[in-house]
Amino acid sequence: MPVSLCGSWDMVSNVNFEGYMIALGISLYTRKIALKIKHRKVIEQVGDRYVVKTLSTFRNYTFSFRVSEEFQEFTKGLDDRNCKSLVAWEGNKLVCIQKGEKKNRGWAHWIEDDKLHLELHCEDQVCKQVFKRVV
Ligand code: ECB
Repeated sequence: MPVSLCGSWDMVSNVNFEGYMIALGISLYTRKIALKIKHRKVIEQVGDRYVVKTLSTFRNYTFSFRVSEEFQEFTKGLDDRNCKSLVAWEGNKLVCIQKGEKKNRGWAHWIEDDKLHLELHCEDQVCKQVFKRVV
């Protein structure tokens, strides 16, 4: 079993979030605000269901899923799109594919050096975020 991603995590770095947001068509106004804020990731597991919350002073985004079970995701408050999403373990990485209007969209979470890593990708853009455990 891979190491647990569960817990609360605070953002320490966020590389190319701008490029990722541009790929998603987020307006300049929203991007300017979004770039200034730090995210907190709260990951919970109840049975075989995960709940992932992305929290900030600006907007919050929560979604839940079962591993290896495709579901309808609506990215409310983000780019407000519908995706058919599938989350599965690939080795020690929890990988999500978000099929929809945007090509090559998805993300991966993993633990490395006691940090939570997140790679978000859309079209040709990759955003890399790192979070430290909240103590
Ligand atoms: C919820 C915090 C959002 C802060 C930015 C707010 C507005 C910007 C609008 C759109 C930007 C597009 C995506 C937001 C990027 C990151 C938020 C979480 C992305 C995500 O899907 O995380 C996954 C993996 O942890 C779980 O949903």
